[in-house]
This record gives sequence, C-alpha cells and structure tokens, in this order.
Amino acid sequence: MKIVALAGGVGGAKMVDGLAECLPPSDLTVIVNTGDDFEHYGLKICPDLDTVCYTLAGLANSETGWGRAGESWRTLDEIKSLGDEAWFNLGDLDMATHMLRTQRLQRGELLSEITGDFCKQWGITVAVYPMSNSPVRTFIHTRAGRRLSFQEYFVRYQFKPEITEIEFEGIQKAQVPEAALDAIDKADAIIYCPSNPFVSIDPIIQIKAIGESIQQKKILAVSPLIGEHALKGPAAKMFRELGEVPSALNVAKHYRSNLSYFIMDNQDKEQSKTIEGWGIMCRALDILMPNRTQRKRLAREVLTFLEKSV
Ligand code: FO1
Repeated sequence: MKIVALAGGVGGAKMVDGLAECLPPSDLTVIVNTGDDFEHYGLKICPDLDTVCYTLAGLANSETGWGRAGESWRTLDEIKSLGDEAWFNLGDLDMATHMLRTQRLQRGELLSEITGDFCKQWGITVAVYPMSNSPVRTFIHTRAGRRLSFQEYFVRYQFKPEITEIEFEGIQKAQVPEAALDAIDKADAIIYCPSNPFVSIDPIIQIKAIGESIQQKKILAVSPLIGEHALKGPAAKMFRELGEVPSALNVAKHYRSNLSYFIMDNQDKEQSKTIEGWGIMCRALDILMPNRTQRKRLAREVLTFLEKSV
C-alpha cells in the first residue's frame, strides 16, 4: 500500500518512524512542514525536516525528540560567553547540518535536493521532501499585538503568549517538489501524522498544489491529543485560544472537509459516534508511542485499518 505521510514536529517524526518500520521504502513518502524554519546566526534551520530525518536515521535525541543523540554544546557555550542570549539550543553535531545546508542553498541548490543527499548520507531509504522549496514561514500573532516567528513563539517564549492568528508567509508562492506531488498522485492513502493541526499539518495542506492533489485521495488523520491534552507542544493551548475545546472530536472537525478515517486514543472512544456521523470511519487505539516498538505497533494498526477500509 503506497502511503504519503504529512508530518511536523516530534509526534509526526515518531509516526513516520513507525510507518518506515512497516512499509517497504518504495511505499512510503514523507512530506514535511517547513513553516517552523528560520534563519539563526546566519544559518537556515529546518527543525521539522531535521527531526524527521534524525529520527528515521536513529540519530535523534530520544529525550527531547529533536536535535542529535550524544550531542555536545561547546560552540553554543562559546556563543553564550560572547554575550549572546543563545535561546535556541544548537548542538555541535546539529550545527554541521545547518552549515552545509545553508552553504548549498546559497549556491542555489534546492532544499529537496539537499535533503535527499543528507538522507543518503544518513542511510535513510524513505523519500523525505520539504513541503516547499521556497520559504513558507509561520508567524504567530499574539494578544499583545506581536508577530513572532514560530521558533521565537515556541522556544524563546515557551509558547506562553496568547495566540490570536496564525500566518503562513509565502504560502501562495510555495514551490512543492514535483516528486512530492507525484507521490501523492500515486498514493493509495494520505496520513496526517499526530502533529499540531494548526502549525504542522495546516501549512502543508493549505499549499494549493498539495491541498488540491490530496482531495482525490483517502485521508486518515491520527489525533495529536489525548483527552484535552497534547502529547507535546502547544496544540491543546492553541485550540483553547482559537475558541475551541481541545478534543479528538475537534481535531477531526478541523480536518473534516476531506477526512475519510480518524484514529483517536482509547480514552476518547466515546467521541467516535459523532465523528462517524460526519461520514468519517473511526478507530480508537493506544496512540502513545514511547519507544520504537510502540511506534511500529501503532503504525501497523493504522495500516491494517487502512488496508481493510480503502
Ligand atoms: N525545541 C525546544 O523546545 N527548544 C530548543 O532549544 C530547540 C532547539 C532545536 C534545534 C534544532 C531543531 O531541529 C529543533 C529544535 N527544537 C527545540 C524543536 C523545534 O522548536 C521544533 O520546531 C519543534 O519540535 C516543533 O516542531
């Protein structure tokens, strides 16, 4: 079964890792959010691409989910001793990725090409694409009237500021890699990974070329919430601040227009009746993925559900 997985953040990377354990490489394509990307110390940083690739390559820091395992912080410590606030934690190993990527982008290479080369070097056989080769930047508008880059909001201010609006700068001019659109065209199903609906999945599906091409496809979403809580990050808080109760039901409602299947946690099973009333087939599973075995287990259950339904 050919799958295209849309992913961002740590939850998305875990789901992708599980799917990569269950599918032959030729049957899995990953399209990753680049709205979190930003320039820092003159380096182009692509956190979600790196989180997905480090996870697939078994290089990721297992405590945080992002950055590298066995990381050292000598350069960042030196940056601090030179008086910089150093609010974004860039490790020495991670710095190599950003330096080389930045140099190659400045030479005019495409982000998708660079990512493909890095995947080869990291022994990743699954196809991983950025959602756009041109910049798409997520900005968070806050109640205090500020327009924060995603990383400033998420890391510098620990997603404390109250959100009033989310903006995807550059999304109208997004250039989706041809191979990513081709993979959607050939896919049997699309999986929205358990990532933040507002700042990880929306930036991908709101790109016109992607939104239109997935319309013809069977789409399954995995809830990033259990009860009223996000497994990680600001998803639940964003629901509240944007006027919705954080719930599996409201995640399904958020994606409703073209969703065929929805996976929620066992804890939220009683919400499936309402969601199935919208014509969306539901399955309640244990959606926690604390380790690689559980990632594979959940991915297998999701694929079995799809195979029986598509
Ligand atoms: N997340 C943090 O909460 N604190 C950090 O200092 C931090 C640094 C960082 C460096 C590289 C990278 O690829 C990711 C990093 N992240 C950090 C995660 C990043 O903010 C992602 O955008 C989130 O995982 C959400 O997608």
